[in-house]
Amino acid sequence: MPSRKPGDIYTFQQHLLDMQREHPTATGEFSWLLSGITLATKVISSYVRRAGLINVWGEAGENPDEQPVNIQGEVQQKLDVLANETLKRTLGYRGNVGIVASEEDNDPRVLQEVGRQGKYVVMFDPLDGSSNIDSNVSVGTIFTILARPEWERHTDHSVLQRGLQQLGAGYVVYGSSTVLVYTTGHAVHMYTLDPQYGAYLLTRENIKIPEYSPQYSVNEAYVETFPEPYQKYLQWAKNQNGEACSSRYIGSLVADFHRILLKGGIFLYPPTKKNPEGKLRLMYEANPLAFIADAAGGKATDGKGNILEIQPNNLHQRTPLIIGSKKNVEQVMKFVSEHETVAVKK
Ligand code: AHM
Ligand code: MG
Repeated sequence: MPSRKPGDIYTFQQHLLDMQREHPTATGEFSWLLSGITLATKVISSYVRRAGLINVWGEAGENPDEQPVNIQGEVQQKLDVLANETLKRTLGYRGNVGIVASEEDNDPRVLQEVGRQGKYVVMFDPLDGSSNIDSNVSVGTIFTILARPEWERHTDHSVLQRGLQQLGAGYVVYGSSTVLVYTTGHAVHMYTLDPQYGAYLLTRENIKIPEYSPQYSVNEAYVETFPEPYQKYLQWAKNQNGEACSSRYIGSLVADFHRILLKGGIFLYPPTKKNPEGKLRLMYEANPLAFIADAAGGKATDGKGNILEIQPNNLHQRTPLIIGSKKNVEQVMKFVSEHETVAVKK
């Protein structure tokens, strides 16, 4: 990679091309696909930035009887719909995307039949945390890219791959600035959208999650309905040898995760009474973030094992998610395994 000086304008595209040069077998198709995703997120960012001005706040549908509800039973926000359409349209023009699947659509959509064309599967949560949009809280887009097996004619089978199979994953947070975090599983890099140039510029290279930080992120209002080990962990986390521990919960997974990636700590969404399987979605929320956490030296588990090893059986499958700094996740798992040992002894 050519050496760079501070202040150089080094774009995501340039970075991709340089990384590609280091892999002589790379064809450039992957970069073409990624440029579709970045284009979509620039469009979404512009909607988010103007949300209060262009009538895109609030729920989709003209009156309450018409409000569209997605497969998760959640009322779609106007921006959910816009973000979803933007991603599908942009990717539709990239000839190499075979299948797209989204949190907002019941079923995966086939864009290209199996063959030399259409060799990738792209899945996304178009606007994570969208229920926060009207209160100006950070939201984001999460995406993952998989290879579509050439021999696989069955759409669902092409989509239902374990997280370990991901070729690339990333997210964009529309926060105080618009940042893109992306990895192919080796190094994790961050790019910031420069509104003046309309380009993502490299702002942090080779991000590593701090190994430990005394900070947790959980919706503590549900604590009474968490399984016992999580309740015990949270009691313990507050009282560790008098060490100050703090709590931060935005309610937008992508924004909570981004803080943890940079500052360390842990995010927990365990099973609850309302969501016994967990609330978050495995394929397009937990898996991409777990892939990034893993590449940055962190960890992600569903409370039983590595998120990335789960064999999915449903596009919209939910999972408990415990993700973040390696030591923090190990501490939670210690509580879970001690609880299991006591249960077996009884
Ligand atoms: P969404 O994809 O429909 O926005 O839902 C997922 C969001 C996450 O961003 C966030 O971590 C979680 O739901 C918050 O849930 P809760 O309000 O139960 O704490
Ligand atoms: Mg989401």
